[in-house]
Amino acid sequence: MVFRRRYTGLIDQYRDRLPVHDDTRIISLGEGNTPLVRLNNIPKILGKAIDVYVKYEGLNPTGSFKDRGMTMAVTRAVEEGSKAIICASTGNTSASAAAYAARAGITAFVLIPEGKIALGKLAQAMMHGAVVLQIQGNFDKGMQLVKDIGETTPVTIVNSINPFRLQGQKTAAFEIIEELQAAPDYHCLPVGNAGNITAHWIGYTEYYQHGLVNSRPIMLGYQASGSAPFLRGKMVDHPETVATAIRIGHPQSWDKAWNVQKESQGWFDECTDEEILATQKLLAEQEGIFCEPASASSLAGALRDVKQGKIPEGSKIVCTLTGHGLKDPDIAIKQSQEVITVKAELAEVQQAMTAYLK
Ligand code: AN7
Repeated sequence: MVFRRRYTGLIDQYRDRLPVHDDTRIISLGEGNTPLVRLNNIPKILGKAIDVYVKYEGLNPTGSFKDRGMTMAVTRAVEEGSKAIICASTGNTSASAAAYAARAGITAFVLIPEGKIALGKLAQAMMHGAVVLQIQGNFDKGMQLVKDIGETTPVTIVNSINPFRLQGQKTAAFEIIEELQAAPDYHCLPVGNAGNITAHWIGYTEYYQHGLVNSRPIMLGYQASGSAPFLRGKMVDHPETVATAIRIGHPQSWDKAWNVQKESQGWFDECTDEEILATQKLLAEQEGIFCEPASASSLAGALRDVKQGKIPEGSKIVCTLTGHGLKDPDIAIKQSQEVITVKAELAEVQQAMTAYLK
């Protein structure tokens, strides 16, 4: 019998690189250690010699990368004696905060934009017992309210302005380097508040400066066209996109992300809602990987940049798939072929199948 050490989450895994003490009580749900899947079919369809991997962050405990940051933020909040956490969210942060607060036995307050969060995320926040406050305004308004509340009320803010969030999230870069035994040439991410692209750069830089790798990737950030402040060069007051996770017009890590772009010699670009949805479908149909719309923008942008030659052939590319497709079942069903209704009879079922038998 061969035994493998039980995986107990990313703080245990990277304890010496994270801000925890020996006696810190770790609040974990076993986050991190997500699959890095090499795409087989899409590069062939594209006809380009590229090596593309997707980091499937949708396989974290609550279905998004937010868990990496939340384990750190909630662990530290509890250590510091906090009894409640608060966040504004387009959905995934609220789902993650709700789950980790439940695990820790503290209260989570979540502010979400009314009618603009995916159904799965709302279900999660409600199910884990968070106090869900729907606001008649967008994420950016919610974020401002949370900052104001944080100044007067004994609650810990767990949005990515909490520096422990980025510390937790940097571990995704560690995992990628360890698995590839090098840094990729390009790392592509969807950008909303720009916390995650910043966190990845911290992680890549840490391994680089400690001499574990001899290069860092060029960082590419993709936004939805209707919510693309990094492309417009200024904040966007009325962001819109089908990818509700990144429906953000006032990114909190604005300066940090510009810094990442400059230091890594990368770039930002935008994807239309049509491109985002088409890529989400392509990935689901061609590779068997189901991500939410916002996540598909990383691959949508990467594939376009490969086609246009901005990313040269022969490159090793990692695209982060930030959230699971099941988060947003409405969008998935809307863009798929209708189900076929048949009588519960053998002949009818066989008849319906014939057109599809290869
Ligand atoms: C699936 O949950 O901001 O650039 O409140 O859920 O680090 O903000 C979500 C962001 C990408 C953007 N993909 O990451 C929230 C929230 C998914 C996301 C992003 C989000 P950042």
